[in-house]
Amino acid sequence: MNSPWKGKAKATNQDYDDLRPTITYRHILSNNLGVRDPLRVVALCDSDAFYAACERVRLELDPNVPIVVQQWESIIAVSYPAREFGISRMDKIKDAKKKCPNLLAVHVATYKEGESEPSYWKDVDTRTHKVSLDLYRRESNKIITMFKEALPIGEVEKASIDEAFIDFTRPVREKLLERYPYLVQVPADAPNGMDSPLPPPPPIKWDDLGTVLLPEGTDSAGEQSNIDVDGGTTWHDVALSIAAELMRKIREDIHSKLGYTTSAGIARNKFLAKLCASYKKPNSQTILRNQAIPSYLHPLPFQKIRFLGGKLGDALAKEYDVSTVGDLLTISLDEIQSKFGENALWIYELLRGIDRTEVKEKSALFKSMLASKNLPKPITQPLDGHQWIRVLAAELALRLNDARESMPTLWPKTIVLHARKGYETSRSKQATFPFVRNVTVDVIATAADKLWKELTGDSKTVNITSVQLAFTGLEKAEMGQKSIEGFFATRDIQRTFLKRSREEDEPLVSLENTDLAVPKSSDIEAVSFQCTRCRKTIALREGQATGGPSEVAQRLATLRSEHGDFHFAQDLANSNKGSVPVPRGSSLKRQKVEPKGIAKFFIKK
Ligand code: DCP
Ligand code: CA
Repeated sequence: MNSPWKGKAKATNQDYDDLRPTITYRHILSNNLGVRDPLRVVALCDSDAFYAACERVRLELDPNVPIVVQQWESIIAVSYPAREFGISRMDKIKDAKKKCPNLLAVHVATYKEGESEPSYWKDVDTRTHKVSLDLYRRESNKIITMFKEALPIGEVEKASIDEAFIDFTRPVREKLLERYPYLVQVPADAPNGMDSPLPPPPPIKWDDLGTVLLPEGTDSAGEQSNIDVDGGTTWHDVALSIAAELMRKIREDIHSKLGYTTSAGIARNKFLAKLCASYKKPNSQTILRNQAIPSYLHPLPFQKIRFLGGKLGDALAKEYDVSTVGDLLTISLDEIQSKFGENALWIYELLRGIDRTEVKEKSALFKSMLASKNLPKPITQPLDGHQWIRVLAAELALRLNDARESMPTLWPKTIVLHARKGYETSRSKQATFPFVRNVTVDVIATAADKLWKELTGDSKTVNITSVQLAFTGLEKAEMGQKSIEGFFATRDIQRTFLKRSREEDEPLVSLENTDLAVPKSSDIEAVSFQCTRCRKTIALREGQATGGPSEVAQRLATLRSEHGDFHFAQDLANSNKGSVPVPRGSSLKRQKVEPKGIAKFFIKK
């Protein structure tokens, strides 16, 4: 290929002309500059050897014990003491044990047929067990909660099971104004009022704040451990150092309260924070000052950078015959856009350490919850499906009930069962999920069993290699929020009133009309009641009004609650209008559009 960019010309300083922006009173006193804030500070905090640490904490082991987490025959997490023996995720268990005879290998918890809770069984077999990641999810939530509690005005975005981005910009600004109160007031003699530059920043003591990456030519190691040696301190550096203090404190608290060590990267945006978070692990943090961005980025092989690996990275490497970030800097924006489309501005900026993506908490409301199992031995008899359905139902029950601890009104609209036969595409069946108060394994398994029967039909034999069970349309019940919350909270009281014999799977009753759900004493012997909402008289059917007064009262109570369900369901459906799925064959259905420009590099085939 004959490309004019083949020669690896040097990048120029102009590529980074925003590294030392002038910071004015307007900047420091504004509260909503968003991603263009020149004092923006973002961190990425990642837990060290996370699954291994969760097991170590659960087992109350000494942190120096070499431990790995095993899933069947593979290793999925390696503690740092085990890494000292040269053990990595690539090793098989038996090879790892050869490297370290004292190695403790903990098999990840599994769901076992017939059990409603995951546990650590003696003999695990992929043919009869299913992996449970519930412990890690719960521990991960505890860590995220600590970030949020420590930083009520910072934004926290969970990035994976053991990583989160934290936007320190606002907490840092608060601290800056507190520590340097002379910044709060624009001096009377400031030449441009609010737009006057801030006075020179104070020197920074970087001691104990972590590893500070240095600009090129400052020191051979590229790290800085002491007082401002280069004299080029900016207010952004002060902001970074305050974020580093806050981050260090949170990491120490996580360690002392939960027992986990973490590593963090602190820089001016998400991309750079992530890039330097693993600079030194474990239990450490790295600070990337703006001035050090070029020397840190230039030598990196760009295909190692997330987003620039894969097909896009291959295409860039092929097109320009280059390998490092520095090499790519000589390519003009016009050129890159002509090859990769308008959106390639994003690559152009990323290579220069610019990333304008926000740190934003993803909706705490996950829309779906899925449990799946690839079957080492295919199901051939339709009846054998039930055992797996129960295992998947147990996982969904646990996860939904966990999620309901923080969102008591979380409700799945639909239950979906997928099954794949060999390499064929999967088939699925779905149904509205019943309104039951307690979502138990039985409730889920019963609903899923019906779907399984529909899916397998009259077939005498099947060949199913993978089953998935999912809740979709998970939403917080929005309407009559108070009454629904009240419903969940007053469960025991209601039970006493209704004296119903059905235990776990009572239908959901709306307390919006309290007298619908709670019989008045005068009603007890009646055989009908008038609904206060629809004004209809609802009566027991013939034959149901017979028996002792308490039996009749009980039937009437059931009828009331069923009628309450009807209104609840109707209200819920109305409150969710707008998010209803587009019916099959509808003209509203999305057209398949061929991706253009940069998007085609991110298509999963
Ligand atoms: N994980 C997994 N399979 C993989 C990669 C990771 O099951 N191929 C799980 C186990 C890890 C957890 O995800 O503990 C977090 O992944 P990380 O890549 O962050 O790795 P660790 O936290 O284990 O180690 P490190 O200290 O390097 O971050
Ligand atoms: Ca990790």
